[in-house]
Amino acid sequence: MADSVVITGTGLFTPPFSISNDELAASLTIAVDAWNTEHADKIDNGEVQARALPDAEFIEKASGIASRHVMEKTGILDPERLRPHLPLRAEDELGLQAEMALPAVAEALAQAGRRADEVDCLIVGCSNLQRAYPAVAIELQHAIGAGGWAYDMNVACSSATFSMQAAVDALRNGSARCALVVHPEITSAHNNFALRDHHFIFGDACTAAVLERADDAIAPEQWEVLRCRLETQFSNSIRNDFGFLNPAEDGERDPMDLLFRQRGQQVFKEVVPLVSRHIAEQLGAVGIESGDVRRFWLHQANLKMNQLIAKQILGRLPTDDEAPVILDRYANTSSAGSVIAFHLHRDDLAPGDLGVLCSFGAGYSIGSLVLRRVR
Ligand code: CO8
Repeated sequence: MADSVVITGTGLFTPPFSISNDELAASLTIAVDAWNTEHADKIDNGEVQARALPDAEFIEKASGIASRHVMEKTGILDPERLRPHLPLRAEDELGLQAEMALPAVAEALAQAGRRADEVDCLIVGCSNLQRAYPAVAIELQHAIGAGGWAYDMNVACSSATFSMQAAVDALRNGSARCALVVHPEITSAHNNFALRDHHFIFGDACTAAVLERADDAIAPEQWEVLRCRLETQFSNSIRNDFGFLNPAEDGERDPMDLLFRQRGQQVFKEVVPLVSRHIAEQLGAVGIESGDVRRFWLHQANLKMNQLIAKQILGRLPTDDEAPVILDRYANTSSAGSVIAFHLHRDDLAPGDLGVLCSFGAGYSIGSLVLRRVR
């Protein structure tokens, strides 16, 4: 079919360093004790609240996260720093996000059986971009020798599915023949490691995927996009006020507002029904019964959240086989999470098998693709 689009390859870069919950809780405990000692007078007279101590057991129980990969570990675990060391690079050096994308892109292109110069559409979609311009996507396009055009986009954790929808549209309308979407997430640079409510949530990773028209595809393994749908609904419950207006803003701002923050309970309660309805509608639109879906590759933010979403769709809790978990060792890698699940957990599916790749996050934003393995 002329307008049929397939995913022909995916790739994953996993940063070399890993931090366990115990390591994270130990360093934050020292930092919190020091902060409370330093602010003892203000705490005593009620001007500020004492900071609460973290607990490694709570983290795994509340979120399902046991450890996370990061681009740099020593700075995060230094109680006096609590942020990664990322040395400044010169203009003529490859940027960090383009650099971490290279292995993921190479793997995705190899699976697709494509050379980089055959790519004519490259979209970088992620939660945080390291500069305003030039686009990381254009830098990456140049670095790998791709043709066509490239741009960056940010829809937080849903950036992967939103960029895939853009790729599908470009392939269907003829403005591209070989699309590459890339999701370089260095969440550790925008995470708040000083507060126990946030320090454990995120991890770093990069994923990539190649999409082509089915008529053009040559890959030995192909996944047809049966339907792709995006949805947004405004919410302040996940927010980060970092932006180009900051230096010009008058008025007092809490420096912590320039990092990730969320009302986790509220996000949980509001997003679960939105996502389960979204997926149910997607399946209904293509006439697929939920029981016929072999696998759900869900955004990886919270284990209980994913279990509840799948339960509302299936009418029972999913097995690990139906809704695989990668957040235990990757944590929330924002847009990369659902693609990591797809990348690591699809080999055992057979031609004809169906799956749903779904992301959700800040905005709120929800995106999903119903996929069928065709080869
Ligand atoms: N150690 C010990 N205690 C803790 C800790 C900790 N590390 N963290 C929190 N607590 C405490 C709280 O302070 C609270 O104490 P108290 O009752 O005294 O106030 C108590 O534990 C209970 O806290 P919560 O109610 O917050 O606990 P929950 O059971 O709700 O679990 C979670 C917290 C795990 C955060 C959970 O709410 C959750 O996962 N919610 C869903 C969040 C979600 O899906 N977010 C998606 C956002 S990601 C996204 O869209 C990407 C955005 C852009 C990324 C940018 C990159 C940085």
